[in-house]
Amino acid sequence: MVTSSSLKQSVVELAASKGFSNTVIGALEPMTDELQHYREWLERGYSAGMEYMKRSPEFRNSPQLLYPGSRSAIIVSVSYYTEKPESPGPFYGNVARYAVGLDYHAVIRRKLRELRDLLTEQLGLTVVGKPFVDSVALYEQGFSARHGLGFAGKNTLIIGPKLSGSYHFVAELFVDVEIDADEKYRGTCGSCFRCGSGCPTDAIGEPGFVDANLCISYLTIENKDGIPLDLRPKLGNWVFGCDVCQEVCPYNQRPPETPWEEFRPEAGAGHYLYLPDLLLIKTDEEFHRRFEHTPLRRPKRRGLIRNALVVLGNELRRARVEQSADKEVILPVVQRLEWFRAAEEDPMLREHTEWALLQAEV
Ligand code: B12
Ligand code: SF4
Ligand code: SF4
Repeated sequence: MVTSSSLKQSVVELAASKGFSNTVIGALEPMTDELQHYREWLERGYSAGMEYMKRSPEFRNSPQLLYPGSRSAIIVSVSYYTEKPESPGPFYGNVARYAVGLDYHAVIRRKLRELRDLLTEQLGLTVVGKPFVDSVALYEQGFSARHGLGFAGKNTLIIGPKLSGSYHFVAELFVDVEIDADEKYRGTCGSCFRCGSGCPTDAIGEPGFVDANLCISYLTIENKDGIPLDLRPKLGNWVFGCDVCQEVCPYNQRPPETPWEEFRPEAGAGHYLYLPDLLLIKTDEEFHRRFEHTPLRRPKRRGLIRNALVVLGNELRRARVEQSADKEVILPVVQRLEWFRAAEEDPMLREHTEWALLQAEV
C-alpha cells in the first residue's frame, strides 16, 4: 500500500532525478499572515510601477483557488548559480546570475512537464493545471516559506536549508491528491543585516521589506520609465538585475552550481555585455533576434539600452575619476554616444545619453 509518507518520498526522489535540489509539499489553504505582510508592502507603495502586484492580493494568497480540483502543491527549487568571472574590462555591464542563461520560465516549465509525466507514469498522480513558475497569480515567496522550502531572509529571498543559499528559482506543480504538507523551516538570519547595509540604493530599509522604487532589479527590469537621476550613479555596472544582497549573504558562500546546461552563460547572454555595441541595435526586431529566449528581452530594446546608457555614464565617470582608462579607450565610447544621440529619436533615451556624456566631463 502506498502511504502518504512513502508517496511524498517518491515525489521528492523523482523531482531530485530531474535536478530539483529541494522539494516540499504545500497545503492548499489561505495564507492569512502572509496576506497581512503583503498588504503592508503594498500600502507602503513598495510595489512601485508594478500595477499587476496590486490586483487581487487575496487571490495571490489563496493557493486553493488557483487550480480547482487540486489538493496539494509540489514546491521545488533549482539552482541557477554559475561562478561569475572577473569583468572583461571597462564598459562591460554586469548581468544578474539568474539571467545569464536561457529564459527560466520556459526551461522550468519544460522540466516540470517532464516531472509531471514521471509522476503520472510511476505514481499515478494527476497534475492539475499548468506547471507554475514566477507568475503573479501566486505569492510564491509566502507559499514556499510557509512550507519550509527555505526561510525568508531579511532580503526577502528564500534561503534553502543545508547552506544551499538563495541562488535558486521557486516553482510548483499542483496535484489531485492530498500529500502531507511540510512545516515552516526555522532558519534565521540572526543579527546579520549585511544585505541591508550592502544594498547600493538602501532598498532594504527594514528587514523583510524591499522597496521596489529603489531596487536596481526593479529599475533595470520592470520599470518602463527613465531611471531617477539620484539613483543612476548607484547602479554601478549592473545593466540587468542585481545580486548584491545575495553576494554579501553568508548563506551564499558555497552555492551549488546549476545542474542544467540551459542556465549556464554559454546558453544565453552570459555574465557581461559589451555596452557600446548594444547602442548599435537599431530596431525591436534586431533586439529580439539577439535576446530571444533569454530573460533580457523583458525590458525590451528601450529598457536595456536605457540601462546601458546609465552604466556607460558610470563607467565614464569612474574612468575619469580614477584615471583608470586612457583617452584611446574613452574617446571611441564618447563618439559612440554622440552618434547614438544624433541617431536616436526616443526622448527618454536621448536624455539618458546626454547624462552619460556629461559624466565624462563633470
Ligand atoms: C515582484 C517580484 C520582484 C520585485 C519585488 C521583489 C520583492 N522582494 O518583493 C523585484 C523586481 C524588485 C524583484 C527582484 C528580484 N527577484 Co523577484 N519576484 C517577484 C515576484 C513576481 C513577486 C514577489 C512578491 O510577491 N513580493 C511581495 C512582497 C511582499 O513579498 P516579499 O517581500 O518577497 O515577502 C517575503 C518577506 O517579506 C518575508 N516576510 C513575510 N512577513 C514578514 C514579516 C517580517 C517581520 C519580516 C522580517 C519578513 C517577512 O517573507 C515573505 C516570503 O518570503 C516573485 C514570484 C512570485 N510569483 O512570487 C519573484 C521572485 C521573488 N523573484 C526572484 C528573484 C530571483 C529575484 C532577484 C534575485 C532577481 C535579480 N537578481 O535581479 C531580485 C531580488 C531582489 C530582492 N531582494 O527581493 C525569485 C526568488 C527566489 C528565491 N530564492 O527566493 C522569485 C520567487 C521568482 C521565482 N519563481 O523564482 N522581484
Ligand atoms: S537586488 Fe540590489 S538593489 Fe535590490 S534589494 Fe538587493 S541589493 Fe538592493
Ligand atoms: S545577508 Fe544576512 S540578513 Fe541578509 S539575508 Fe543573508 S543572512 Fe539574512
